[in-house]
Amino acid sequence: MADRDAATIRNVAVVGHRGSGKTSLIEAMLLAAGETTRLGSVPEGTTVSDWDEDEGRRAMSISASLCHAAWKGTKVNALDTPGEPSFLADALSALSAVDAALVVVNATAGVELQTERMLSRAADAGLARAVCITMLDRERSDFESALAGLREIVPGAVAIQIPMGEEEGFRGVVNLVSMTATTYDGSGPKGTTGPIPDDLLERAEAAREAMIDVVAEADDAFIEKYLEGEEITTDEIIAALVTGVAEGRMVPVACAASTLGGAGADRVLDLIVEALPSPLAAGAKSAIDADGAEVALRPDEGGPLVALSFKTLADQFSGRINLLRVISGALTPDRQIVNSRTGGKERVGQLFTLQGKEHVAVDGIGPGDIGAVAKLKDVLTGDALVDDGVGLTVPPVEYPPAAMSFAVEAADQADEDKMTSSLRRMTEEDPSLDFHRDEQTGEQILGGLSQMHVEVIAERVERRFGVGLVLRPPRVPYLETITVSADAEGKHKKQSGGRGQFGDCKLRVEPLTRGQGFEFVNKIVGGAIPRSFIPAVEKGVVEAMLAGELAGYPIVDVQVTVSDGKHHAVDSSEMAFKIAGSLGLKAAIAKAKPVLLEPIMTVETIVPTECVGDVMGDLNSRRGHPLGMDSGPAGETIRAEVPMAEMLSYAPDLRAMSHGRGDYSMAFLRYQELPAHLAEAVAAEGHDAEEAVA
Ligand SMILES: Nc1nc2c(ncn2[C@@H]2O[C@H](COP(=O)(O)OP(=O)(O)O)[C@@H](O)[C@H]2O)c(=O)[nH]1
Ligand SMILES: [Mg+2]
Repeated sequence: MADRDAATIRNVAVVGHRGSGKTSLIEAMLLAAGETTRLGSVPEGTTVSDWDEDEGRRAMSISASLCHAAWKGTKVNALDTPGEPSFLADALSALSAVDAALVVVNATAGVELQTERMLSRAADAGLARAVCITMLDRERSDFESALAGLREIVPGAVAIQIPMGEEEGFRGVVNLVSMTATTYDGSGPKGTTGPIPDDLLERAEAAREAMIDVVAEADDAFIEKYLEGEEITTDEIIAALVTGVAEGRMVPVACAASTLGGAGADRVLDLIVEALPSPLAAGAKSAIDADGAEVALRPDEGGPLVALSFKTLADQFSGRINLLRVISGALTPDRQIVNSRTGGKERVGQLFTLQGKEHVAVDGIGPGDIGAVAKLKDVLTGDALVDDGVGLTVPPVEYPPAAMSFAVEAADQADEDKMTSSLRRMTEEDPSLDFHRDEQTGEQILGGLSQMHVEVIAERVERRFGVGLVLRPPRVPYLETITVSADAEGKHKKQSGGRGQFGDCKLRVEPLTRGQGFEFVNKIVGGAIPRSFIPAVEKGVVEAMLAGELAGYPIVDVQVTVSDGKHHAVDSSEMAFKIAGSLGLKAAIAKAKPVLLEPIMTVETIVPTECVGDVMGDLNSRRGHPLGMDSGPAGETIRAEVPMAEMLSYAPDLRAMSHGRGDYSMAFLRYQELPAHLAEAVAAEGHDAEEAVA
């Protein structure tokens, strides 16, 4: 029942660095298309797409949100995404649901870290890309330099517009394809299109030449004509651009000043409709069949129903809401579908689309379109909804794993269960969150991509579910290991009336290489310990390895060999040998010069060139080892290995050192011996924590 042809849909994820102007640009497009009647503002918390209370308060997008606009007979589905790296998961989910990425670049800062990352993520996902350079009305904005930075990393970037006037003198854009000028009076998004003013003509002609150069370079058929000096028609330029963009070779660049009444937004909508591919033009999306083979799916109404759930919202009123991209077939309301991950049947009720937080009922979601459904029972981000009998799943998106963990407790102990269920729901919403119970310490652990990430989640839980949370500084997950081999005996003997207990084993512990974990070797010959009791010895060993004597952390990278022992025909039992195994291991480890291991992270910090010295010095003082440095248009990238324990409060320090312009990412690398002078303090702390848990 698709009410529209897939050719008249554009699905666009608006991505880029934090603060580049994505949310404001969408706001301006909605106004330009008549979807709204006034231009909301990010600082005032009144935009359509930053609708959540905390987004308004922090003046920043935290979750992906869906908006839509009708423009020139086409439905534009725009997904606003967070640029802040802490909320990267939602930007990646959005990319999995669209056919094109609109990368927003701030004209005062130029290419930034997240600009580069998103451009390459979108290319990896095979998406068409376009760029909008915004904030052209701002002081120190520089279109040319932003464009040059862009071209350094994407040679196919081509300006199809240039700004008219600069900074406070900005008054509109010149369209280099049609060679017309659209001016705005600053009061609204409606521009007046006319001839290019004389004083700009020369610059516009040069810019058009430059555009044709790039287009020609990327298109063989074009280049001959061009070299022979033949006149190239506007239609030919458009055709070459459209193909080049769909194939990812070309990236058209437009301009805007979104907060200046929405200036330029109408031409950005034109660009989306005219140059970015529809789901039909973008070609097939892949699905995976029951045998793991890839299947190409086109947005055909007659095809099997496959809808990707690319975002899950935990709404306190409507329950769970899933945002869906219909890849093939059409989704109709009031019907049954199957979740291909679980095989579970689900009842689809009402279908709707979203304008930010506002639900707009629809009577179906056709092939290629994006919409939403509420109250499905067990559908998570990344699941595919299919017709019964269609065993197709969609390729999973790779999300960054949690890099920073906190111990979390309910502020009111009575809320402990509610906390657990609320945090489970939050992990459904955000795939880069990790919530689990640490077996070692008994603590509930909440992990995210950064401190801010975890704090925002804690706030959301409090606001939506009424559960106050207490976050405690993350405990660094130290481990213990041994440095030399040693032998010991574990003997458990008890005689107290009746039947006694007797078990005796000789154990040898030897260091393994880092990361090998644990190996258990049985070298008993001649039945010194009956075969049936060997598993009990191993069980005792494994239990004792859970908490080392040094500081109570798990013991790893040890080979344990049971070489000899004694048993008693009546008094030996599994329990007795288990205890003997534990005692033997503890005794052997104590003799094997145990040490603490600490997690080492790889850290990538990107900062403006002038801050490199400070940042390097700071990493050194955190016991870091530099690995190398690269320069790019977004600044210098410094790579280093740094102990996790030294990175627990890096974010605010980096912010201060780089005047808010630095950024970093971190991933676990390996475990390494903790220097002796630090071990004592860690050991004392570890034992304190053990007592607290006990
Ligand atoms: N002067 C000016 N300010 C803008 C423009 N676009 C966005 N801003 C402001 O820049 C800040 C960041 O914009 P926002 O849309 O939240 O960026 P996002 O993080 O990419 O979504 C906000 O304070 C906006 O009001 C623009 O075109 N001109
Ligand atoms: Mg935003």
